[in-house]
Amino acid sequence: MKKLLSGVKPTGIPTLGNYLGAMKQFAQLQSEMPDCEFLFFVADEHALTTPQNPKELKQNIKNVAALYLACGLKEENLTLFIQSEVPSHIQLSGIFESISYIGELERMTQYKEKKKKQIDGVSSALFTYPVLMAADILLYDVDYVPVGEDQKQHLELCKIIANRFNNRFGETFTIPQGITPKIGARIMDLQEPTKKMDKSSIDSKGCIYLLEPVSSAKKKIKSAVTDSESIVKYDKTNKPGISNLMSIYSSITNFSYKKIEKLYQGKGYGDFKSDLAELVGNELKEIQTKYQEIISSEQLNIILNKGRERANFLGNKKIAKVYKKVGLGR
Ligand code: ATP
Ligand code: LTN
Repeated sequence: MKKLLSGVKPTGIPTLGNYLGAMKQFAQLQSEMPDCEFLFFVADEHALTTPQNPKELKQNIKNVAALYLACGLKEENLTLFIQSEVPSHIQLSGIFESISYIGELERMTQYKEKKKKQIDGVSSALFTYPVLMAADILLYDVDYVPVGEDQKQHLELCKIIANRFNNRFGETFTIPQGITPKIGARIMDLQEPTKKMDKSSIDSKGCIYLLEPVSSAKKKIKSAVTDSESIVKYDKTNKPGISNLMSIYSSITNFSYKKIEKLYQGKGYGDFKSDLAELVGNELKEIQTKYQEIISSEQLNIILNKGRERANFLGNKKIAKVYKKVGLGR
């Protein structure tokens, strides 16, 4: 049986960007690939690479787990778990640190970006983050990794680490394949459309959170930055604001940019924004209704316990093999 894996960090409430670039797609893939095992996890150890408030972190972990299900994942063929409940992620990452190089980690764009925002110093965990991510993936010999565009570079490094290990110690890890959605892979901030919509950024006006009131999300769409031309046309370089809104529209409706342009020909941004606000509002309403059912039920714990058991079973087996290959232990 083929395997697919992805993770979401509990660094805040997931955003519309996380949803359109990742979580919505997870549910779609699950219905398209009935013969595949789906491993999804809450990347709480990754969250610790930047400072977190312990109480909020705990709440965010639960929220992300519930939101995976609220965004449409089904229990069948699903292994949903919390990273820190499976110690073999850290164990494998420890081994990978010995075969990854400082130079290659220094080149990572996400590291360079996040580093700038750390006022109290940059943690070494932020630096080695992609090594832990490689461990998350390679531990389970997965075939596919669906992620947004921002994670492509990390995935490439993961493949390099896998090949390096295989060459040095003999065939051990499956080389994974990335899956990036064509539309929605990079949703930008509504106020600063050249910047990624980020759940851990401080200014929330440009960011729609999956659990925020629908009315406030609609307001954010209506006050999104555009340009003075008032022509609904996709042009990422010259019209980043409206292009970003069109990519949100397109990922929700599956309409092409051409079709959207035609639909709004002769109409201004007002009509377009109103319709988009409705679309986003309806999507949020559905997610929030499901979330309320899940968060207050015992079902979430049952699913997470089952996930923990399965992930530990697979992870421990792989770690034993890896330790043997590199010569650790007695
Ligand atoms: P942080 O803000 O803490 O860095 P993040 O939201 O960028 O968090 P994750 O929560 O780990 O990071 O992201 C989960 C998934 O969502 C990843 O597959 C990532 O590629 C995708 N993703 C994140 N932001 C966006 C975005 N703005 N547009 C599309 N996809 C996104
Ligand atoms: N680095 C990713 C989250 C993440 C992940 C993973 C995604 C951690 N481990 C393994 C896919 C597979 C991020 O910042 N979005």
